Amino acid sequence: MANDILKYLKEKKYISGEVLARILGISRVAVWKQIQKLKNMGYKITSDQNLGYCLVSRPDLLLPQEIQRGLSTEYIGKEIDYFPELKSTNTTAKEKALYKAERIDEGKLIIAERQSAGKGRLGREWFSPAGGIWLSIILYPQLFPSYISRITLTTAVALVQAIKACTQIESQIKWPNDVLINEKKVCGILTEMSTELDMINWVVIGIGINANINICDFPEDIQKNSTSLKETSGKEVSRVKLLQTFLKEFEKYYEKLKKKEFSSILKECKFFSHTLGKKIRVDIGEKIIKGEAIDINESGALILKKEDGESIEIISGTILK
Ligand code: BT5
Repeated sequence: MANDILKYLKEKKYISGEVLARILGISRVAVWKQIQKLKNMGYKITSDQNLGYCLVSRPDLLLPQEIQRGLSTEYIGKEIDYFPELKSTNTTAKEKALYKAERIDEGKLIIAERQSAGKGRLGREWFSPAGGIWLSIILYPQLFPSYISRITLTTAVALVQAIKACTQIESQIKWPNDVLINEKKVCGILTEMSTELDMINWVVIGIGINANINICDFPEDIQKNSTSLKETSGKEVSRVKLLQTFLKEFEKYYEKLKKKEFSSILKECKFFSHTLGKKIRVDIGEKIIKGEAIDINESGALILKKEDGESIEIISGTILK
């Protein structure tokens, strides 16, 4: 009901409680109660005895009704679970994916304003204060489990495109899951999935975007390698707009991926790559390999030309500084 009232409350124009009550078929007291609810969520609403209610401003929160207002996707983000704080949106999304493995939640989002135990890969921590965008997307693609790297890279391409469209900032993809601006990490992606031998049961893509964050508030050890959109552009970005743009881009690329049309996504991924052409060291778990990043192949794997001239395929790893 609060959402219905929001639809009629036009910014800086008054509408009376009586009219709202009539349109919605509820009492004026019920209207008043819903207005209080909206105020508690952070909407600034004034009331004038003669003119009625007026929406002065919307809260800077990633509330479902704010994201869905003007969201032009078919199914990504049509359902959103929103939390002021969670341990990790991926953990919550995985619980939901497990519970509802009927594939009806395709494109459902879990969003939190803050995470108290945000996760990176391999048990690493992801710092997630207020001002960022921390979300997970639940998907049930009919793809092979080997698509995991392609899913992550597809997400990275959508992020780069959305950042460019909303802020004009050029960013780059550091294989396999980072988005960088001027060598510093601005987004991280954590793709988790449950699989059977040759099929994916569900995928949860966790996306962290340092949007309106002051990097000086980060723990000291990650400050020098991190940045935020606010820091880069010198002004706050509209998180709602950025998220809407990303969701639209993501859906477009995900549709291609589902049709097994990764080649065109790969082309963009290579174009935006921060990794290709560089001499790097990659930690692949059991050892560190040195070489030149010469390609990313059709499976999303990194091709590294070692110092002895041999080229090897790396499916997952972390590029070291
Ligand atoms: C990642 O891991 O980059 C994946 C991050 C995914 C975060 C999202 S937020 C929503 C969803 N829910 C979650 O719980 N997670 C996902 P990795 O490549 O392992 O990088 C982790 C490393 O990045 C850490 O060890 C730090 O060095 C650094 N780091 C931590 N927080 C950061 C931040 N906010 N910005 C930049 N770097 C950060």
